[in-house]
Amino acid sequence: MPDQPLPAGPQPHSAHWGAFSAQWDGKQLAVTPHPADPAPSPILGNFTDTLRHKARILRPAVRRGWLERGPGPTNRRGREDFVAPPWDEVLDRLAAELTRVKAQHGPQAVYGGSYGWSSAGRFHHAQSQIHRFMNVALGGYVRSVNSYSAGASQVILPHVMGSLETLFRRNVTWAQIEQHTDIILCFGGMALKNSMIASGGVSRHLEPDAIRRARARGTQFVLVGPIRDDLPPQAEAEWLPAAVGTDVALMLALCHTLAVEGLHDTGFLATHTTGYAVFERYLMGQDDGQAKDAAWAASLCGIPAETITGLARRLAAGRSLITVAHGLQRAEFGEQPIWASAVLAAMLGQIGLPGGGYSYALGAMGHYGRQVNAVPIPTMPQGTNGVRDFIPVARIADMLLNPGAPFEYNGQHLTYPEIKLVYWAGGNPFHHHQDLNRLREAFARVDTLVVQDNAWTASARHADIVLPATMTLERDDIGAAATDPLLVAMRAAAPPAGEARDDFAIFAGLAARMGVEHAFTEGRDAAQWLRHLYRRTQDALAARGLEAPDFATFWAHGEITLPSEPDDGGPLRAFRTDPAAHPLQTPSGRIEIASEAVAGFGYADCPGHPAWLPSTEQPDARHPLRLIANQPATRLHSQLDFGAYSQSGKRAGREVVRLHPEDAAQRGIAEGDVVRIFNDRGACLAAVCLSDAMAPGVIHLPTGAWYDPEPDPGAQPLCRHGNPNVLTRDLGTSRLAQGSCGQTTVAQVARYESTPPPVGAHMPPAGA
Ligand SMILES: Nc1nc2c(c(=O)[nH]1)N[C@H]1C(S)=C(S)[C@@H](COP(=O)(O)OP(=O)(O)OC[C@H]3O[C@@H](n4cnc5c(=O)[nH]c(N)nc54)[C@H](O)[C@@H]3O)O[C@H]1N2
Ligand SMILES: Nc1nc2c(c(=O)[nH]1)N[C@H]1C(S)=C(S)[C@@H](COP(=O)(O)OP(=O)(O)OC[C@H]3O[C@@H](n4cnc5c(=O)[nH]c(N)nc54)[C@H](O)[C@@H]3O)O[C@H]1N2
Ligand SMILES: [Mo]
Repeated sequence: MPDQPLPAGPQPHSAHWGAFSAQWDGKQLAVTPHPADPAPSPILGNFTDTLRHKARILRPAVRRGWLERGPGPTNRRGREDFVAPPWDEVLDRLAAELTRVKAQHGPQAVYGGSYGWSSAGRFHHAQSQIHRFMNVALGGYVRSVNSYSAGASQVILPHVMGSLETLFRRNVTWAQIEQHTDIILCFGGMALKNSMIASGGVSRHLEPDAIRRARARGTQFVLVGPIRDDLPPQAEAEWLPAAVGTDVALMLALCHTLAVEGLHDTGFLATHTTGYAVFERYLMGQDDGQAKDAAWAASLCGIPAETITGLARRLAAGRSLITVAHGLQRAEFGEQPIWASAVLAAMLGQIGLPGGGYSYALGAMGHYGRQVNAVPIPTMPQGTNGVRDFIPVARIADMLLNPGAPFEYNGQHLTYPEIKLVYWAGGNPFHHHQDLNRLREAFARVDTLVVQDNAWTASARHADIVLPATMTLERDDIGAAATDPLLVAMRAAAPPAGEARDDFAIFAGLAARMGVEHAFTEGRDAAQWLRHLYRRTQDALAARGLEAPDFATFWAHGEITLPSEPDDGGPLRAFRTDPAAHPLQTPSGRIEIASEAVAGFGYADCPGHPAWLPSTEQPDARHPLRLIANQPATRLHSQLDFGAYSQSGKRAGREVVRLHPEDAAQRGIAEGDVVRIFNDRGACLAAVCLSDAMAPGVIHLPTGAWYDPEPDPGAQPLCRHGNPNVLTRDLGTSRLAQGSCGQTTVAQVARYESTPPPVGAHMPPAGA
């Protein structure tokens, strides 16, 4: 509860999708984008009606069965009503349960990975808060490594090129592209909906204009991917709709053409890379008898051989840049397109040149292609985790279903810990994980599931204990990202909804009950923490001899602008100039076209050089369609799915699936129909939009519609709302990275002949 009345007038604020100001009238929030943002995100529109929406969690809630029968495995989660005891009672019970689990099983029985994007403020950052709390109160927790975003690339790229930071934060910028790039080959595109978002905030959306200006100067954009609008109209892109999951064949054929036509940069390969000879043997088919030439690739990816050879020649003819969307590697064997595209760029020999070479995930978020800040931003210290066990983040259901089982990860033989308690704050596993019906089974195994969120997500509905957190607009914070110069005073614009409390206050309350309050708060309240965290940035500005406003000045002004590092190509440029003096962080210090380390792991699903490994799941007679389940245009993941802008993209409250007119006609499906999308793992409903922006045979259902199972006791309830994760495969990319494979799967679609059931996803559960 704020102790002072909220200030009148618009308040500066920030979200992962942009800086803005907000004015609350008690019912609605008026949102005005930051005046310096040339292309504000329409996702800001999700704030207007969400603060007091019925989907908000207004008071703590406990699942009736947990309250009456105590902790323990049960398949009643998500199927039972709640009771709403007072805060003190809920915190007492939760503190006692945390203490019990720690005493009986140790902190290695607590999963605190709590993956998720949470919100933009750096102090009320739920991930930092929960990890700090667990370190202080329990001595640690089982953590997760890597992300759903870049699960495969975070593991393969360090073997191949070293730090990921050098590749997508300190390399090619949009400014360089506007000036220098002749051709950009974009695998998976660079959809403007995606670069609207940057974790921590993005004050200037510069991609729409940068693409327009580059094109006006003559940059050619080539899109390889199943969806034409993955590049905006101003790119005037050439579209190569290669079959989903066949990019590696295409990349290999481009490499093959370069090699046989002598267009590869043998000098660069000799001085800056290792392992080319091993790779070339594979490329030429010296061991397996199959040259990876354009004719071979054409038969797999459907792009004519002459187009492939022609493209290879165009790439070699001018300043060329290869980009690869995260989406490609969120698939079985997702390491391969990342490695193969890096090798293609290495053969072209332009890595480290302005606007040339390789920029992994450029355009996938508003972090990339920008200059990084020259001073550190405020961040909340998390303390030290005393538990060694971890999982690659997307192995959550595997871990819960297979305690004690061995698994492989990046050359290590590991064992799944036995988890009794799971605590989530700032993430939504029933949004982000695959095969949600399996996830449901997995969460049935634990003793206690705690979810702390500001809305009744499917994860909250499956919890035993639900704690209402404030939204950012209901508290003061500092908005900042290392890739954005604007540090924003995120001033509270509205009082908390119902009895919602800040994450910090909730954890402080639990810490007090567990006897570690001071260790958690260090004696500071939220306002004092903001001053304390700001100090680091202020000191760094002062150390550079720059204007370093004190906190009060920053707060009153509402923002400050931080200095940026020069746009000098960063470590990759230095490496290009002098590889011996500025080696990459790989075993050889060079780009590893073949890797002895990876080969040494002996993984058939990720061999020692990039290779064509077709997915084990292919369309068949029962599931002839390829589903693309990508990032939604109208929201960030599942956040504020109940908000006005997200709702405006739905039909009768249901998520929209895009079908190619030919695929629809074959099934007697018309525009606006409700269809059932199904495969062996599950089924969901969605409303049809006909579109030729996808290749025939490809259907497009973005993520983020909240999982809304019909109330039936079966293992595969129909999701009424349109969440594609009831269909996707819960499988690691390979034994190397064990990343998520959520981007694509196979499915069938049929008209839904009965009256479609209403969507219930945004209604609070009974008893709450
Ligand atoms: N099929 C498929 N699945 C995917 C993907 C895909 O391409 N296809 N993409 C994946 C990717 S890249 C990602 S990053 C993940 C994203 O997965 P998540 O990051 O888990 O998704 P979000 O919806 O952002 O979840 C954030 C949650 O935090 C809550 N929250 C916001 N602010 C606060 C706060 O201050 N306190 C607390 N306690 N909670 C707060 C929000 O209400 C929301 O429920 O999804 C992945 N899932
Ligand atoms: N509006 C909005 N923006 C977001 C997010 C959001 O939720 N909403 N999430 C943010 C996050 S956390 C992340 S990680 C990034 C995600 O960035 P990405 O993962 O790159 O984004 P996606 O939209 O999931 O996928 C990009 C495209 O890859 C293409 N694709 C899929 N499979 C293949 C394939 O086999 N070959 C080729 N060539 N293309 C393929 C699809 O057409 C898809 O549209 O987006 C960020 N931006
Ligand atoms: Mo992500």
